[in-house]
Amino acid sequence: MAKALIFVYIVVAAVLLLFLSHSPRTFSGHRHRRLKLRSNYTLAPSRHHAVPFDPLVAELERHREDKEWEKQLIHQKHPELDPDPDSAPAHESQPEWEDFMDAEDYLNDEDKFNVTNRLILLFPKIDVDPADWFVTEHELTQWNLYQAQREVLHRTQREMELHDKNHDGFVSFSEYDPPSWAQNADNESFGYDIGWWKEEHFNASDADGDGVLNLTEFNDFLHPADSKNPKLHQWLCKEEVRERDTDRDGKVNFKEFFHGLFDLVRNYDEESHNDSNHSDNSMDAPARVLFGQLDKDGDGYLSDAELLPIIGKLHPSEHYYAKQQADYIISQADEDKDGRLTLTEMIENPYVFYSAIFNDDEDDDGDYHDEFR
Ligand SMILES: *[C@@H]1O[C@H](CO)[C@@H](O)[C@H](O)[C@H]1NC(C)=O
Ligand SMILES: *[C@@H]1O[C@H](CO)[C@@H](O)[C@H](O)[C@H]1NC(C)=O
Ligand SMILES: *[C@@H]1O[C@H](CO)[C@@H](O)[C@H](O)[C@H]1NC(C)=O
Ligand SMILES: *[C@@H]1O[C@H](CO)[C@@H](O)[C@H](O)[C@H]1NC(C)=O
Ligand SMILES: *[C@@H]1O[C@H](CO)[C@@H](O)[C@H](O)[C@H]1NC(C)=O
Ligand SMILES: *[C@@H]1O[C@H](CO)[C@@H](O)[C@H](O)[C@H]1NC(C)=O
Ligand SMILES: [Ca+2]
Ligand SMILES: [Ca+2]
Repeated sequence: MAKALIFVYIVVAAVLLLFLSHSPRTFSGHRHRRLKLRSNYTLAPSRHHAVPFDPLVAELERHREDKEWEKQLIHQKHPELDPDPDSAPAHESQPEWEDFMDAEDYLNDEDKFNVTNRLILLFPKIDVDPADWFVTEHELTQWNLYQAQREVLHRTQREMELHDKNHDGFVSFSEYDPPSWAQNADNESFGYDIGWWKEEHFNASDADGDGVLNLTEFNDFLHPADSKNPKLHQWLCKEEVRERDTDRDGKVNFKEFFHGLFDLVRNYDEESHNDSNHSDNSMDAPARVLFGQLDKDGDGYLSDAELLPIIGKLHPSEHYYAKQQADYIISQADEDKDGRLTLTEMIENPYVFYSAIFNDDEDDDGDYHDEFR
């Protein structure tokens, strides 16, 4: 009996100790929140996801997505292998879920994943331009961008496996079928028409003109706005004209510009325009100014070439999101409001890095009509 009592005391003491050592002291008053992995993954394009700040978290998510991807691939190619919902016991799908929970438990096990130590480790990798013990908006944007590009390339690699049917490392036009979600979808869904899949787009992506797309070119094909290939930018401009040209004369007149494009540009430049006045008649002055600047030959219409200067704003790039995310992080963690982060500021605001950015429902503003994912 006494032994049992002593045992209980020891357990209680141990639990207390554990509780104290995990108390929020290290986070200067921030309540401990459970870190989350992204739990949702679809093959169809969706709104832009924030990429995890920490490459280790990104790796866990990638691993999980790869499994989901394989499962959906098997489902697509061999639906007959799907477990029969009536006969299959519920625990058939259990391992996947368990795996996910393991990963999330890992993140929330402070002995294994200590956010303070992670931030100490990552700080010098971010603070590089220059390494001065301050992380600036620029450094954080570059960091986010790099994480995002890795993520995008990884997805492209998976897509490539799907399309490169003869496994020679290249995708030819004949190998390329639109993915099933595009075939099944109606022509106008996701905001772009089926011209997306046409040969012109393929050819524009083929930077060296050898008739096939390697991984880089295929990545550009899937993410034209992030590409450095000028042929793709020109192609995007042509697509933009096709999409906006409601009277089908091949050019964008002021009305088409004002009712389609101008708001996109304005939303993109929200800082400079957010106090402007919405009214079609009186407030088209800024639109007229921009239209006039773009209409280089002064014929009263915008050609595809004349859209080139704003095409980046019509198709927000990874850089745009990376900067948006950096601005958000700095606004949340910059305690002395000097516009940059010290390691201390980061350690004291860990959840800005380790939870807000994983929220699927994190509200990206704007309507990214062409975001292809
Ligand atoms: C996944 O996303 C879909 C819609 O995109 C939503 O209906 C569903 O609830 C989400 N599932 C989880 C587990 O978040
Ligand atoms: C995380 O590591 C830091 C620094 O090594 C340490 O002070 C802190 O107690 C650790 N936090 C937890 C919850 O283990
Ligand atoms: C999509 O457009 C093509 C012609 O461009 C047409 O044949 C097809 O029926 C359309 N599909 C849907 C679902 O609207
Ligand atoms: C694409 O390029 C191929 C040659 O590589 C050419 O035969 C084809 O006509 C081009 N298609 C378009 C739509 O430009
Ligand atoms: C693909 O080809 C381009 C030239 O079009 C080249 O710059 C790039 O390095 C190649 N990428 C790979 C992964 O081989
Ligand atoms: C918006 O426009 C109206 C009339 O055009 C004007 O009275 C009002 O002051 C404007 N508001 C702002 C915020 O500029
Ligand atoms: Ca720096
Ligand atoms: Ca090529």
